[in-house]
Amino acid sequence: MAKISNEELKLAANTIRCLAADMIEKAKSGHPGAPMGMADLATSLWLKYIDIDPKDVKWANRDRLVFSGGHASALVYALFHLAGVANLTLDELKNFRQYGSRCAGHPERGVMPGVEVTTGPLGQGIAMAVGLAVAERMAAARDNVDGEDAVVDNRTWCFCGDGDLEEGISHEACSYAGLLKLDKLVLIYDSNNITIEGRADLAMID
Ligand SMILES: Cc1ncc(C[n+]2csc(CCOP(=O)(O)OP(=O)(O)O)c2C)c(N)n1
Ligand SMILES: [Mg+2]
Repeated sequence: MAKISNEELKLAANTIRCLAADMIEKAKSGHPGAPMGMADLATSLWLKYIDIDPKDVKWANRDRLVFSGGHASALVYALFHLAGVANLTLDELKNFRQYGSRCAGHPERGVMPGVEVTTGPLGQGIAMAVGLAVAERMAAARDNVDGEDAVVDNRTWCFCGDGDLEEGISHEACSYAGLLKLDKLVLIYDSNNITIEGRADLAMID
């Protein structure tokens, strides 16, 4: 675990909040709620727990991180910019949500290095995270040798929100994850009780 003070974490999180707010303000489009609410959590996880190398985002045994709520993409790009992923520049952040930008409206695999899966349709990121966790289990069974250091032993992390849990696919996927006892899958639910349409508890109380 990296040594980093609470003050440094707070500074990084507040920087992410300001960057995300400015990106959304400039694009006149996007969702500020999740980047504001999840900045502390995302910063702590990224800097202290998630095993990722910003300079080598394709390292095979990296932890996988899925942002199921793709509408919160400003958080992803601000985080990547601060961490130095793929030299994502401030000018690119200013081009958020513009045609051809790596900072697309929703995170896109193949467009922005470090984005593991394309997300946007709510719920599906959770299902893809379960798929990644299954893939890790299968690769570990195939490639790890008893008595030797594991070649494959990464975790899968997934951020989700109310909207993801409102979609049935998330429950199917979580049921399957339970069946397989995927204990290296971490699902973090931003239970802020707000969606585009209003309070989440109008529709569900998970
Ligand atoms: C399947 C699907 N339906 C509708 C949408 C449109 N949509 C984008 S964000 C959102 C609300 C998301 O609420 P929540 O997950 O709680 O995120 P928060 O507002 O807390 O950031 C909706 C309905 C979508 N992206 N996917
Ligand atoms: Mg919400």
